[in-house]
Amino acid sequence: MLDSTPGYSLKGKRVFVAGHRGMVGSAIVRRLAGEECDIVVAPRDTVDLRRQVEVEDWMGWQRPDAVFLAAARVGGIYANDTRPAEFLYDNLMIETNVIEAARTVGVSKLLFLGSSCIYPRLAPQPIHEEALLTGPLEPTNEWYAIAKIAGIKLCQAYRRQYGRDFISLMPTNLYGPGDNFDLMSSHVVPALMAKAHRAKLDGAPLMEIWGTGTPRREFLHVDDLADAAVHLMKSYSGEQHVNVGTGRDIPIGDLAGLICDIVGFQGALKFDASKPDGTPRKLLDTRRLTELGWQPGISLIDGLTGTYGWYLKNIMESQERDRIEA
Ligand code: GFB
Repeated sequence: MLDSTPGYSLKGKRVFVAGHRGMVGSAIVRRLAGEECDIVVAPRDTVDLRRQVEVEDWMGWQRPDAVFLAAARVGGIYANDTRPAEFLYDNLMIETNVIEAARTVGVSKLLFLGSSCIYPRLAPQPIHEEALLTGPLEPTNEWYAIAKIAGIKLCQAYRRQYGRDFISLMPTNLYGPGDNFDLMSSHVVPALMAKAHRAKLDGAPLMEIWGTGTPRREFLHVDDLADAAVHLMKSYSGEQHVNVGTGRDIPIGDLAGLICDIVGFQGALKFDASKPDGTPRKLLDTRRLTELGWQPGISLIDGLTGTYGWYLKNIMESQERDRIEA
């Protein structure tokens, strides 16, 4: 059964976007511009969300009405696999501190953002919300997954014990403006864009793809995610977390081909099977979200083209400026 609270209006509210500098948080800030609310952000040099006292003091001073909890230690398969302590500790601390402070300062609504890696590695596809905790996790990102599962459970526990309207949303793999293009810590979309761009400039005969290229992933543009988050904040109130995706996935090898076409790299793809594939497939069942009245609006091809434009303007141009100034 779906609970909904039509009528949670953001108008005139103080809305704290935790993680406003990240890809997701900055997209939520952009989306909230049309909501006539007062957006509150926590500058990193003022408050470290991993420190309980700093979070309590800052939220006690700012007194937000609503919170989008988008702050997190995030990264792609390699970062998750090689920095397990950071992914577990940082995420547990951030979500615990913000959720508890939200309770003590009387936040009326909080939306927690998780990740589709919370589901079992071999969950039946498409993955329904009920698949949570029904099997073993994907080992490359179990640390991050455990932290995100704890976040869902915190929201549920705070609903039950304190009657707080804290909800959770589980996005599929995201991409878009503001993404991280560093090859060792990024997700696959920005990594392949940066690699294809470099290969094109160098006139390289091939570019390397990690793994076998056979795993399938579902990709959602971050502006769609931000729109879904605002929609759920305003219209959903329930203990069950809600999947957010497009309902379509593609093999990594095909994604690489698409990105090469957009970038204009015409060389070959070389698959490095010594690198991990991660989970074989991760496609979300989004029927619950559809029933709640939301659909994605940005096609993969448009989203990737726009993201490559953002990369050229914001990353390549600034690298060029740094090179000239140095
Ligand atoms: O996006 P990605 O790093 O994360 O990788 P996951 C997706 C797939 O792309 C994997 C392949 O099969 C990778 O092996 N891949 C191919 C590449 N070439 C590359 C490359 O150059 N860079 C990267 N990064 N991948 C993450 C989780 O899993 O998904 C997080 O680790 C989180 O916890 C996130 O849940 C959404 O989809 O495998």
